[in-house]
Amino acid sequence: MSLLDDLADVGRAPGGGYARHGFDRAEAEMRDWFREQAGRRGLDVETDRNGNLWAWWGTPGPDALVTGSHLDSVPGGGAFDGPLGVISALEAVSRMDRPARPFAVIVFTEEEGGRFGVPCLGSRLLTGALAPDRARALRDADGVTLAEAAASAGVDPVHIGRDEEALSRIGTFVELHVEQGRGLDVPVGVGSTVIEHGRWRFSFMGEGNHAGTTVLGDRHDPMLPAAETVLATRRIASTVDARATVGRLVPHPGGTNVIPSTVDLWLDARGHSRDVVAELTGVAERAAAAEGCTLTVTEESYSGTVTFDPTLRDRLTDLLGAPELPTGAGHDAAVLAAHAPTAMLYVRNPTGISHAPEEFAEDTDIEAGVVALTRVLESLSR
Ligand code: HGY
Ligand code: MN
Ligand code: MN
Ligand code: MN
Repeated sequence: MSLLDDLADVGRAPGGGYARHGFDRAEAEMRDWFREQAGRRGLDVETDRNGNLWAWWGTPGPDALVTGSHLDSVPGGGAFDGPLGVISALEAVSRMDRPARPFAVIVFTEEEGGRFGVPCLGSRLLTGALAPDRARALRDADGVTLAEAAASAGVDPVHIGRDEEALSRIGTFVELHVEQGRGLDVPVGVGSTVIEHGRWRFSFMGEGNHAGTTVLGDRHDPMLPAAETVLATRRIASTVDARATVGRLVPHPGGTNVIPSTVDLWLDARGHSRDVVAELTGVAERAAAAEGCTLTVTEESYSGTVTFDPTLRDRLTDLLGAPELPTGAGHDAAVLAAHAPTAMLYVRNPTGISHAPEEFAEDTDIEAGVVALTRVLESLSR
C-alpha cells in the first residue's frame, strides 16, 4: 500500500485520474520510482531497445520467469490499471526466496497507447508485431513523433523493433492486473481469454469555412458524417453483440466559429470488431458523400482473441483455488502469449469501473493478490 501511496500524486490529470503516457514527464517519474524500488530489492534494471524496463534478479538468462505490467495510464485513468501489477511484482520479490531460474520484473512502454495511439506499444515492438518504421512515425496530439519522444527519454529510436535476444529470454510470463468490469466474487481470478479487439481511425475531409457567412447549401461539414458514424457505432455494435466505442473525436482546426475542414474519430471495437468496422464504414461513406465530404478509414491496431496457455492456466487455478476470468481488456500478456507460456492474475475491483478515476481495489484484495502472485512465482521458479 505504501508503494501505491508513493505514486498517488505522480501524473495527476487536471480533470481527475491520471495522465501518464509513453516517454512523457509523468511516466519518466514513474520509471525513476521503479528503478529506485527495484534497486532496493537487489534487482539490476536494464532498459531494452524499445524502452521496456527489465529488473533482473541475478544474471539475465534464458527461460527466465518474468512478471510485471505497465506504469502508463489512459487519459484520466485510475490508480491501479498497470501499477498494481508492477507493485505486486516488487512486493512478491520482497517476500519470495531467490528463484532457481533467471527472473525479471518488467515494465512495458506505453501499454495504453494513450499518447501514440497503438496499445501495447512496448510489447508489440519487442515481439515485432509493430514495424519500427511505422512506430517511429507515430505522432501524439501535439505532432511529436515517437522517435522524438523516445530520443528525449534516452531511447535511441534507430534501434527500436523486434528484440530477438530479449524475447528469447522469456520462459514464462505472469501479469497481475486489476479486474476491469465485474466478474470476481473472490479476491483473485486467473485469466482465461482476451477478446479480439482493434482501433480504427475514421478521417472525414470537408471544407473549412466561416460559421456565419457560409449558407447551409454551400457547406461540406465533416462533423455531420462524423456524428452519424458515432450514433451508428452503438446501433451496429448492438446488432452483433460487440463492444464499440468512440472515445476520441477531433475536429480540425476546432474553432467555435469555424466549420471544420477535417474531423477525425477513433473507433475502439471488440468482439466481431471487423464486422462492426465493415458495416460502419458503409454508413460513414454514405454519410460523407451526402455532405460532399470524403472519408479515409485506417486500421491502427488489431489483435485476435487470445487464450492463455491452458496448462499454465490450470496449474494456477489449481494452485490458488481461483476461478478463471475472461476479459474484454487487452494486455501485454496477450501480446506475449504467442511467444511464451503466459498467464494473468486479476485482483477484484468492486466497482468494476476502469479507465476512470473510480477504478478501485480493496487493501485486503490487493494483499490477496500479492500472496497469490508470490505463490505462483515461487511455484514457477523451481
Ligand atoms: O484498452 C485496453 O483494453 C487495455 O487497457 N490497454
Ligand atoms: Mn488499461
Ligand atoms: Mn492495463
Ligand atoms: Mn473573423
